[in-house]
Amino acid sequence: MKIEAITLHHISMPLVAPFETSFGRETDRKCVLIVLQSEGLTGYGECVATRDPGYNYETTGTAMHILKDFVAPLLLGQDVRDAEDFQRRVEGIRGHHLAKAGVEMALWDLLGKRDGKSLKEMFGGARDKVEVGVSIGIQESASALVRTVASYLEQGYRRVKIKIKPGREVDETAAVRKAYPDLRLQVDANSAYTLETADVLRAIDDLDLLLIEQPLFEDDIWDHRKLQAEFRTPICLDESVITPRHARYALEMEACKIINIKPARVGGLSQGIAIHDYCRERNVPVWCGGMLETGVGRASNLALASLPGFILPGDISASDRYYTRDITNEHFILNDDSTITVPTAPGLGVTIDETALEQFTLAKIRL
Ligand code: OSB
Ligand code: MG
Repeated sequence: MKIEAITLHHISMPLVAPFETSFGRETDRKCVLIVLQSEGLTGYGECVATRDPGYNYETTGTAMHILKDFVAPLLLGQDVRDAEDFQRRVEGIRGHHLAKAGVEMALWDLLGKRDGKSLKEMFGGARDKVEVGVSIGIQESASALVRTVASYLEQGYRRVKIKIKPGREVDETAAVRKAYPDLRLQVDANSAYTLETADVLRAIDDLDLLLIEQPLFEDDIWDHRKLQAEFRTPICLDESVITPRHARYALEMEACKIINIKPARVGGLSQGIAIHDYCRERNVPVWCGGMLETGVGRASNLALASLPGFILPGDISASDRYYTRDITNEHFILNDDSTITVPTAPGLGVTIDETALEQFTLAKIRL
């Protein structure tokens, strides 16, 4: 598809509640909406880089720079055939996966709209709705956390992930487990521990957790292997798996038993699918992670999570868990069985609420 114009919207959306992780606290979600124009069609993509380089090194600022100065010049006026063609064109740009993934998403939206196919159809999705859970940030106290968990269970979520950090893990996790002995529960450390400080996590190893997500350094796979060898609970990698190669390293080293696939972190939906396929052939469970996406990224995550290897519930909650007003006209709601329905309209299957987008836009660049 001939890329005729690219528009970048740097946006900021108020979250319904602050989201705190081991690396910081967000009250407003900053991200970049990427708009591609081609053959009379408009494709949307979300770059999930955040304001601060806390999750990984990218920020909305680096993404705007890389997209404007390096990615856009490689695409403008060019006929980009598909995701593979796109990946080949941007191969020379090292890293910056969140930036690239946003563009690949917009390209998929264009391709689907041209061919009258949903992302789910194009990916070979196997389900009409996907099982989801909720990711809960660090709360004021263990008892506050139990209350927050209770409110999400009342809303119908049947899998809970809690964020942990050193000193805020053992009591918290134990309190939730005590209140809900049968809850499907997992924890996420976002790289907050070292092999030495991770010793305290032994106390939660017998709490029957689904998994412990990314306890150690984001650039580390080897030490995760050492930790996994000593833990009964499956270790799940998030930050450390940034390409399909890393997925292979992790499985060959037995550094984890589960992989969290975020298409953004691995450079695009096509790369996420490749990791899914690799893990599926080896019977390694995967699940779809989240980055507090808007309706645009949420639609894309749902399509990906409809693939058959996504056997654990995703961090894909209903729109109202994140925002009172979203930038899409479509709002994702939680079904009675803790699932969300996968969009079926062509492309991402969502439309943009232009008034909302305008309201949330801090800066806009048309290329
Ligand atoms: O590590 O999974 C993570 C949000 C921002 C950055 C990193 C992570 C998260 C989440 C939120 O856990 C998941 C969601 O979108 O609900
Ligand atoms: Mg994570």
